[in-house]
Amino acid sequence: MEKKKLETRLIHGEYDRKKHYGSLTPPLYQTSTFTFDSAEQGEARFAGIESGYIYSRLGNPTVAILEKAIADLEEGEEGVAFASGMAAVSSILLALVKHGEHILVSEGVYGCTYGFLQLVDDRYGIEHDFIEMSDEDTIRNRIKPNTKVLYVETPINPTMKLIDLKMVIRVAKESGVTVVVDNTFCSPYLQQPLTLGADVVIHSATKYICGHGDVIAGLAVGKAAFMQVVRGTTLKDMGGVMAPFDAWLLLRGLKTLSVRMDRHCSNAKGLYEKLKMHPMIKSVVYPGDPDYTQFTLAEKQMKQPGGLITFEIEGGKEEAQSFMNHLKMVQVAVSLGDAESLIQHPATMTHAVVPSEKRLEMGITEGMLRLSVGLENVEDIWEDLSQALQKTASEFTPSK
Ligand code: LCS
Repeated sequence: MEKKKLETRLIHGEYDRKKHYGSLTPPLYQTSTFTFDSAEQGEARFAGIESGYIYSRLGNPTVAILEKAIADLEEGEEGVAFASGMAAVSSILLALVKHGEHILVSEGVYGCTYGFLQLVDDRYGIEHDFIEMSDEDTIRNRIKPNTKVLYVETPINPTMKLIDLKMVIRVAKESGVTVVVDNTFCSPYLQQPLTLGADVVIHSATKYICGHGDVIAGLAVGKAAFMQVVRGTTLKDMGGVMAPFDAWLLLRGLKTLSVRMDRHCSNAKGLYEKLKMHPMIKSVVYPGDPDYTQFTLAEKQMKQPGGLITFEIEGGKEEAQSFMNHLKMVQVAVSLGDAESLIQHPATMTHAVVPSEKRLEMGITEGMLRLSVGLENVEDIWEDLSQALQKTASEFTPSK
């Protein structure tokens, strides 16, 4: 039978209702452990001779339904669920590299990913370099004999710079380097890095996959053999596992992912031009803007340009904070991909841990704001943004 389209798989996916009394929605197995029929059965399960659940840190049926679903949506072999996006990032990377090895990273990543790379470099001797991944030779020249992983976000949080996935994957493969892509900003609905040859895809499922701002979670998908290693080592022994209830909420969120993403994207398309034309806005970065330098790459690589707009307000931190304080409906908060429009100031929030000069190298200025466009009526979002911009403009314009 022909594989159903992604919108359909989001709803019917890998869940087999017949195995669960016909329950329309996946059941929640809210249990820490599983009983054995006998001591011998327990022994056989631990020995891996008999399949079956043992203990929810090692596996849980509700979590397993979600893991199957994400593997299917990302077109990969096996999915693994984690307690947070950072648990996914750290567990995947630590399963791939050891002391003395090297990770090549896109210039610009989420602040805590930056913090994690610094931590393992300082304390455990796992090296890394951040590089601009705009052309093949730059990447080729920076791959060292001990480089094991090439790690990229695209679009990059929060600058919205894109990385040409096909290009970086091709270069990495020449040297047998494993490519890990953080696909949080897109979700599998907009971008599927594994189909382009990436080895592992990671999500902060806290964002678009959840979509409702009520879960912290992570997901990763890759080859079955590698994901089994993750399960049996960095996941099991560091213990950053997803709770069954969180998996249940994410399964609920997934059903509406395509509908929500369409709306996030159409709202963002309706806002970026208005922001661009506003005299208080210095610059706007949105991959769907034909004037954006990477517009062609966005068109090639992403199904739609996404729901995040990054812009720079005239002035700097004071103007940015004043603008945020004047907003009435758009919420001042980190995170993204929720029904509510959220705005944050990367220099003092998500990327505050990055030293200021490194932040500037990444392209994060004091006047930069990141808007996660929500699902509200686009006119209401604009009304709120424009009234706050007007108030900020009058505050900072010297009176004659
Ligand atoms: N990767 C990316 C691209 C992210 O944006 C985040 C969180 C993570 C990984 C980590 O995921 P978590 O552990 O939070 O589930 N990004 C955030 C942000 O931009 N605002 O608040 C959190």
